Amino acid sequence: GAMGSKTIVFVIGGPGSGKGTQCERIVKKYGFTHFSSGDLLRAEVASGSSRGEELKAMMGRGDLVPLETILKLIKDNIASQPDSKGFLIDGYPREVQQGIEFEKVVGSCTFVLWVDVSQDTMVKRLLKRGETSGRVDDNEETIRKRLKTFVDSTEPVIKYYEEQNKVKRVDSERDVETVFADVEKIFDNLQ
Ligand code: UP5
Ligand code: MG
Repeated sequence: GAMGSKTIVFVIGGPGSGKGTQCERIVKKYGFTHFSSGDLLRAEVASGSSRGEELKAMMGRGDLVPLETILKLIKDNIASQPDSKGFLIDGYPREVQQGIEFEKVVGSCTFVLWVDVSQDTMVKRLLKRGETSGRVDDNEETIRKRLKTFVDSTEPVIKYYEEQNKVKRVDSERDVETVFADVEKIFDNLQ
């Protein structure tokens, strides 16, 4: 693909599993470029475009936005950082086809970082964050729908990459620093 040998990490995990939290620490220590698919979409919403209104409605329902929309945002952002040594693609792919399309047009994924946590913990973290986040999807009803979308559409992504031996799992049930210690072991071992 266009990326040659650059490291591309898909960071996958359920809603509130800690993807963004761990990516922030990876960036600080390893200097990767982090793109959160959800943040890119929220920026599009904040721009006030009419397309943004549609995206906001989909996110408020906990549905996935169309593949072309999110893939174009990620692809353009990657293209804007040609000197980066590697990319953390946080919250994408969310369905198998999104992974296949990405690898076709951008480049092959080096590995998948699976941020794994129980549904109970996800719900607790999101409800707590929802007290202050202002996110349209941090409410009990949408959280349930996001969990369902994760199980139905995104867990098959983990399975798809497990079949290629590309999945590295971290147990995100523990505190942030303990989880990051395991993440460090993974990133320290990248040649
Ligand atoms: N927290 C984190 N780690 C902790 C730990 N170890 N111990 C205790 N607390 C911990 O963390 C969530 C909260 O938990 C925070 O308060 C944090 O302090 C605490 P965070 O790091 O934010 O978790 P993250 O996994 O990033 O959760 P996020 O809510 O961002 O996950 P989602 O996957 O639900 O949200 P995203 O922004 O990726 O997507 C939102 C919506 O956009 C989707 O539902 C969908 O509608 C749409 N979307 C698409 O359609 N396609 C895409 O490709 C991307 C998004
Ligand atoms: Mg996030």
